[in-house]
Amino acid sequence: MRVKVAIIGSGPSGLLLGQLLATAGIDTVIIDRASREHILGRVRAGVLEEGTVNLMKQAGVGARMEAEGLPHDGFSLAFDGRDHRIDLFGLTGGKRVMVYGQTELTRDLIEQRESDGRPTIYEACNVAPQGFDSARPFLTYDKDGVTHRIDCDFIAGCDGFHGASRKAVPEKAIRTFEKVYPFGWLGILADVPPVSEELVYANHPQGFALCSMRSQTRSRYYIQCALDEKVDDWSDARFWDELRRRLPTHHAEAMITGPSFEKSIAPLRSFVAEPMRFGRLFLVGDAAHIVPPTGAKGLNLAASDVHYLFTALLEHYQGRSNAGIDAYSAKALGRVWKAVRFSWWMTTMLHRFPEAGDFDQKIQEAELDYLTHSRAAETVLAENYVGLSY
Ligand code: RFL
Ligand code: PHB
Repeated sequence: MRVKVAIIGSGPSGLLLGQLLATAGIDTVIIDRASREHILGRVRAGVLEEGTVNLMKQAGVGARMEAEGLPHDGFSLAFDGRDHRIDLFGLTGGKRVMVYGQTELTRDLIEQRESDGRPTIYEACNVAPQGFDSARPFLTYDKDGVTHRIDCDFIAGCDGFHGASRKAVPEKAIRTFEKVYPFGWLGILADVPPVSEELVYANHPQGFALCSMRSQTRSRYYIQCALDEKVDDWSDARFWDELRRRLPTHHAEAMITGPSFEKSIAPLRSFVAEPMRFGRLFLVGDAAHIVPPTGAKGLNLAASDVHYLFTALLEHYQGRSNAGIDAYSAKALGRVWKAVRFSWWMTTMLHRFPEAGDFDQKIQEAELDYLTHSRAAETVLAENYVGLSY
């Protein structure tokens, strides 16, 4: 098989890149080690920046998102028993975010790709990007006991944090930066109406909590937990009790509970790999960087990488220049580091760190107090939350 761009990974970054390239007549194959069912069953992000929403529309897959997604003009910071609303719309001159599950976004992209008849190979083993330092890169993979080869002009490594692309790069060519946080998030999905129309980010002596949603009838809730917690030790009743404890009384009393149908623990990490291009191999999304979910930035950073790479490849194939390809890594990393900083800052401000002393605690309280009394500080938060421009 030969294609212009071989994409490793059928997550949001690989799928969105494939769809945008399709609109420009550039052929791709997507290859993933997981099954279609597994990919569609993953529950992850929920908040889309305007830039991500616009890319979905540009790719021709925005219809269901526009019909079913929930535009949000603000969110709440809860601490010290009270709520403080961050007016995203007012503070940013009319910007908002869209609450639409990553699961739904992924489904829209997969279904469009299928109805267009574009190739995706699922359940591929030992996917290996090769020859990307030359003009003739290729991929090999095993499926059903047979080794296959795909020749291409470029390889897009959209295969997430644990993927094969970053690992294929010689160690001396890559530099990585990492911070692991001493806690995780325990998250549930339940078919109960959200406790509030807007998201609530809560700082509480027992730890962080987040009230999010997927629709008017489906809630997504998270609580900070220790890294050694086991999902099986968290009955629904224990989760609801702990969540209520961490929220201001008016939310706790309004909370409608019910059986959860998904429950999982995610560790929190910041990670960046530099550069993001190695000859004809590009790293995109989680393959190159991870942020803790507190700033809702992971999926949105994957989308901005896709924007830079799509623009660069378009410029190349339209015969204009390779300037975009040469600039990809620096452009993407400029935006990535700002989101890494924002996600680190939100995480630091809202969580309880096991090693924090009285001094750190006082600084955290002063930060929240400052934020709720300074329009300048709120504006910085809002500008970053809705997403910096591309
Ligand atoms: P993905 O989604 O991990 O997809 C990678 C794909 O590559 C495949 N793969 C391989 N294929 C072939 N060979 C290999 N060796 C392979 N290894 C892996 C995998 O099967 C998979 O299909 O990466 P991508 O596309 O870059 O997308 C990134 C996002 O998924 C991620 O950043 C977000 O989910 C992060 N995130 C959030 N981001 C937001 O913007 N807003 C949020 O509100 C938000 N909330 C979250 C989050 C992530 C969370 N978790 C579970 C980490 C909340 C949580 C709890
Ligand atoms: C989610 O709805 O899953 C979600 C929302 C906001 C975040 C993280 C996750 O900051």
